[in-house]
Amino acid sequence: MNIVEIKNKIDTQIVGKKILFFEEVHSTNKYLYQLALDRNLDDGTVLISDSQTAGKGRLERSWVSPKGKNLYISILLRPNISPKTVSIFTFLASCALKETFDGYGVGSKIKWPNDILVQSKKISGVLTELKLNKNIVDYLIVGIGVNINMDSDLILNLMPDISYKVTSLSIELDRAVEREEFAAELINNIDKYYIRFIKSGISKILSDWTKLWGAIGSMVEVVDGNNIYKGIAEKVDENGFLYIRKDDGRLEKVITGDFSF
Ligand code: BT5
Repeated sequence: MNIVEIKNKIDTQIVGKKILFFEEVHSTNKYLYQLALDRNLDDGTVLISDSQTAGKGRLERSWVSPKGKNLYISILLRPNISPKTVSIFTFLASCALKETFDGYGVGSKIKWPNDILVQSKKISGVLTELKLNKNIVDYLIVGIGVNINMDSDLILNLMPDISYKVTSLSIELDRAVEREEFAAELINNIDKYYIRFIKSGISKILSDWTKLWGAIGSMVEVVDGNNIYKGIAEKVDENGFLYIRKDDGRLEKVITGDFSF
């Protein structure tokens, strides 16, 4: 990965003014979180690694992160928000991701709450973590994994159980993709949405995300363990919770789960 090339291709106001690069870390989220404890990193600092030995998903799940193939990126942000509304930053990243994929001509779909799918297969996931200081958000780490150049054999090898529902940009485009170009475009888009957030607040990000998501008014289903929620998606609120209108007319709040529509 050539970081100078990424720097040359970005044109941003806040995100990516400083980019830290490592050949290998345990997790870009964890490492950036720790670095920010020790030194005062600026809003918008980016950390990229060529591989992760312990890439993280939500709820201690793991993110498969082979070397030299994909993008593993974390962004430190210092927004002035309540801890309850951090999910908005997962949405912000999803908007930027969708725009970046659309720029490559692959039709991507946002899957609530934190995935991006292409052809119904997972190509990217977002993990937002926060550091609190006396109940105030000190900083957020928005971590993004994007499958860029993994081929089907590698996916099958590394993720035999889920390979049928995983894809990469190179598989979808049937050509190798320059990771630096994707990373730069993504950073540009995150900066754009972050500035939009600073100017117009959470409601603007939520409305942008809701439009790009496209599931409001549709019949949806969320499976969370033994609970199955089914009905019409009515809204998503500032906490990232989904409200489903059930057949019997009741409105059900859903916090997380495996979503489909
Ligand atoms: C996510 O979690 O989708 C968030 C993933 C965030 C990863 C980035 S990489 C840079 C930064 N540093 C980190 O340490 N993490 C972030 P979740 O919704 O919990 O999905 C995790 C599940 O996705 C796993 O349990 C697998 O089923 C599946 N999975 C794992 N690796 C994958 C991959 N490379 N591509 C597609 N699916 C994968």
